[in-house]
Amino acid sequence: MKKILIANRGEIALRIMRSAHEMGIKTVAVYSDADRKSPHVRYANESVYIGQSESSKSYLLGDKIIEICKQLNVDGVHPGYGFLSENAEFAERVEKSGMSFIGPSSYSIKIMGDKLSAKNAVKDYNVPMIEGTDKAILNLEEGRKIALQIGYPILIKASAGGGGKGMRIVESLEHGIEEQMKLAMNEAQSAFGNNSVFIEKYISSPRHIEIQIMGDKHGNYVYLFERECSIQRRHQKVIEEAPSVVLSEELRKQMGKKAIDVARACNYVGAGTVEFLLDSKNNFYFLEMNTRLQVEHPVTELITGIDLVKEQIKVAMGQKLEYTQQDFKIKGHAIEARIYAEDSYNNFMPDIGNLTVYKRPQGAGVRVDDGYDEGMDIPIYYDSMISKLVTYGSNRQEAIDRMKRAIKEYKISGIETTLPFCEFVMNHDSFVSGNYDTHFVKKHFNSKANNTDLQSSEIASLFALHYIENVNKKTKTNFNDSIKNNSNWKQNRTKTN
Ligand code: MV4
Repeated sequence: MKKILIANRGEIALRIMRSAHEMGIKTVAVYSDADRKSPHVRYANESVYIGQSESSKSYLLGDKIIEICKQLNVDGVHPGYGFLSENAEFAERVEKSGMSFIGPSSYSIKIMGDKLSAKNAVKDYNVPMIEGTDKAILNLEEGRKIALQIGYPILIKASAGGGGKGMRIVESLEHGIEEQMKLAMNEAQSAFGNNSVFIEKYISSPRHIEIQIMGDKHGNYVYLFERECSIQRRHQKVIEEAPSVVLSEELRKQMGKKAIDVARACNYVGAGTVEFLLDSKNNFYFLEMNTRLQVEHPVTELITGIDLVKEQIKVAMGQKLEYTQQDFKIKGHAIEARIYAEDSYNNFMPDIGNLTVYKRPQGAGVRVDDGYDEGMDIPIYYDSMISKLVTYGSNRQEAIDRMKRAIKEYKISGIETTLPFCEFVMNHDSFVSGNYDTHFVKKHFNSKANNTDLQSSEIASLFALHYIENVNKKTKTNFNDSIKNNSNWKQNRTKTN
């Protein structure tokens, strides 16, 4: 491969180009109106304008992108994540045009893109699965019967689903499953154009653990351990770490092997991620497979020393994996904090505007993957993630300490970000002790203005701040008011960050 086109934007486009350049491979960027001044456009060897700002008029125009590839003699296409990355037809068209799709086959994408077909594909591999149906439920009567058999609480899921869309919990028989099924089917229909739903036993407080795998075109597979991704809001991850604090060596090995079985079940080639739920008794269950490079891949790179993008490119060129499972050891600990343009203290409300001040943290154990420069506007058209702040340490505590230090160094003005939330997590006893699950945000973080769920250390600093401000005014400080009135708190945070 001599030249690849990156069918993406922002931080992931840059991330991919960096590895390509290290390999002596030339890069082509594509860009929309909103991204004319983006770093990924300047960084590439060649850049091509593809259309208006809306994704549907630019980054999702598969045929146009393939035409550009042909004109510029491109050998391979890297789709990044999102956009066309899990579009089976696009993958197929790239390959049919005589280029490499740097990712799995359209067959793998298709099978794993539908949850029911994924479940059926892995059936013969003895992969642990949550008790439930393996076919679409056709009518409400059938749904009620099945729910009784499985036993409440149950979860209705959309087969084509993703991001929690079309998902409904039904706590008990008395809550009436019919209404929830109708809602789930309607939601699935409008979101995916497919109203097929199925039912599973609801696992009440799971941890979300995913396994990174790599496969080549010769049937060889390895697993690159796990990422713990339980800290998320609205089914969007915010903090990820590797390794997970709860996996024993034995459990890690078992999950790794099962992840490879899932990959084998769909003839997977390249980098992929197998998602599991881990219940409070350490039982794990297959959820789904993501057939792309994931946002949080850097934490795996830091603990294994592997450049996943380089491996993707090598595998796409037909090279055999250069290592076997025994070659891999976990070294140290890594944490990723996703910095979104959102107001942590206003229900994670997306914010737009100009990055008037943007100073990245630096120093030992700090990696920042971003796609914006100071002075740029954050466009409204795409995902609101500004950057990924990733820290590495020889152990978990050092990774946490470095994250706290890096968050303090990070200076962003002009836009609200999730930096305050990430700082909150790093200081929270539940996170520090490793004792958390997918309900962390709901349980511990009050993202509304009246934050009465602060930790003692946070209350102390809040109090100190309020006290200092009021000493000058010589007024009596009301402790409770200082907690209720969040505006001081918020202003201070915005300034320090
Ligand atoms: C579940 C579950 C509990 N029980 N399935 C959420 C998104 C989709 N990928 C699967 N999800 C879940 N499936 C059963 N049978 C809980 C979740 C879930 C979740 C999973 C991973 C990370 C965060 C989550 C937050 C809420 C619910």
